[in-house]
Amino acid sequence: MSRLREAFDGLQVSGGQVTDTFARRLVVTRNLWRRVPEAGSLVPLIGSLAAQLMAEEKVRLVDDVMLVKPARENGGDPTIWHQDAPNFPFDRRGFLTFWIALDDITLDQGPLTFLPGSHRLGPLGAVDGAGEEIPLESFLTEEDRAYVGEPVATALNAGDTTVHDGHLLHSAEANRTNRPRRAWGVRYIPASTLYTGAAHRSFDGLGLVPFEPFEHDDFPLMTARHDGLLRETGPAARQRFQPE
Ligand SMILES: O=C(O)CCC(=O)C(=O)O
Repeated sequence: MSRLREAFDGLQVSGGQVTDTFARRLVVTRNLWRRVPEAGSLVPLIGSLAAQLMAEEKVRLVDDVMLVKPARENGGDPTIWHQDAPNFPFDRRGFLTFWIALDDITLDQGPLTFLPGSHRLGPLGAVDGAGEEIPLESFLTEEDRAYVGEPVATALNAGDTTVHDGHLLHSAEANRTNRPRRAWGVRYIPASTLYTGAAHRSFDGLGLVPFEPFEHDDFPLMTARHDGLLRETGPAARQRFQPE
């Protein structure tokens, strides 16, 4: 974990990557696995866990992001309640995010807060991550409210990982400390998922074809066996795991 953290630290100062800022809430740096060897070597292992959790033979890596909630003096505002799936161009369910703490994350730094059971409610609407905060109640009918649990957040040690379904409602409280809160978010979809063509920063302009799979070197397939893809498709696939 310290090697990964140091590699990400180096990346932040060297620049050249795609970074977006969501209001004073989050600084998001995308597509790390091909630039950072420590990250590139981990994505097949995490992919094998994703495949096992999804009970899928093959999954596809579709997004990996460093998620920094700035220290209080630089914003550190809460991440608003949202589901991930409605904002992504995926035609079906099954999408998972591994959220890996890069440092120890205390409760006053704003780890993720989840609404248990909410993934079973299906899509509840897309939100603008840099937009106004939306009260949790406005996503839910009274019936839904009785069905889901109470919001839950946990402090994490560096390397601890939470996994959330694309339809699980989640948010994060403000970072009330003077230390940035840093996590690595790695996202996978079932291999059968098709691209819808809906606009999204991570997929626009890559030549993806609507109603086709995500065929692109940025989005490799992986199997439930850690080295399954490499054995299955040989040197060409092995090449795809070599970071730039
Ligand atoms: O890190 C955060 O505060 C939000 C991240 C998030 O919503 C996600 O990874 O799906």
